[in-house]
Amino acid sequence: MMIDLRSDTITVPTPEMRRAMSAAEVGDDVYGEDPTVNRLQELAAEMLGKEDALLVVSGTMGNQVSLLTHCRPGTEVIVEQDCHIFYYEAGAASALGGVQLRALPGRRGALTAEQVEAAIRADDIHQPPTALICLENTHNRAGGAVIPLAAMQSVYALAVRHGLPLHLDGARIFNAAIALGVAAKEIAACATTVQFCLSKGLGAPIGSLIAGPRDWIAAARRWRKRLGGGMRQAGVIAAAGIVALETMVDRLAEDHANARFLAEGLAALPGLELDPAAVETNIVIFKTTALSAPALVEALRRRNLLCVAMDADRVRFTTHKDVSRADMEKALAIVKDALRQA
Ligand code: TLP
Repeated sequence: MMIDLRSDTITVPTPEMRRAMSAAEVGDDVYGEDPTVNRLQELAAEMLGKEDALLVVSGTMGNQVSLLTHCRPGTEVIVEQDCHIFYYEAGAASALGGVQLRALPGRRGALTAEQVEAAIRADDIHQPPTALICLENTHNRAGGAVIPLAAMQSVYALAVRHGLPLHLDGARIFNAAIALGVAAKEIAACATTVQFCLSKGLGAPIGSLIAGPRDWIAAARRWRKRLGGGMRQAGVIAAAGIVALETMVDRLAEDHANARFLAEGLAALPGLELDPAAVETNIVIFKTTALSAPALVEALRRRNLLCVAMDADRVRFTTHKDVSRADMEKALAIVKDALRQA
């Protein structure tokens, strides 16, 4: 049996999700007539404390619809240099939006208000006007790091002071909420708009939501349509999303505990470097010194353990609902064996 720690995106829908999907009441969502989609959107808006929400195909679409709705071509968006929008969205901001990304180095994924303020453009015809600030919480490439509420609040206060919107890539906002011991809406309160994923740790098969002010969501709906993301009887997808939001949030704590367990085991192995105390959620990123990251990933794959290389010397393990504590123990034994033979 394969142990698949490549991502929490690989989780499959639960039996309860399958039942809800097959029983879902549906309609044409492009007409706004799918009752299950509407119910999901209301639930998401309520959980994030926003006026309205919109179901989109993926996290990438959610972020890009958000950028397109906030920004005009030729404007600039301030992002952290290792964020998903900059690193993993295939250049969409420039390809689709004509938007320039200004990437700043973060500390464990976080930007300070001072740093962001210094990057906001002056009113000068030579410069691209700053249109948006983005944050990511939890931060994927920073190893699932949680940006503390105070840090989010200070950047948001700065954004408000400058009359700029703040978009949060909250693909894993519920992981952040569980780790911080707060409701997701407390994190979302530090952003104008939020994107979060149903199809990661929450286990739904497809879908993300964007949430924000009602008139902004109305404009985002047009961008979603332009991108071909207007789905028809999407209630079959939304039904699983409702189950995800109602039943799968609290159990994320289990994924975090498994990640910490894994991190402690890995830190004890020669040839690997990581600080287990830095593992706050469901992502474990470590440095491999004995062999390259791609070589280690391949050695593990041959032993039925799947993971991903982040760089030449960094590997990512991601825990999720479809792996158990026993799988963590097996995974550690496999890594030990691979390192011993290397
Ligand atoms: N992340 C995926 C890959 O794309 C890297 C993963 O396996 O972690 N924001 C963040 C912070 C993400 O981690 C991801 C997915 C997305 C957005 C995009 O979501 P999807 O895959 O639904 O487009």
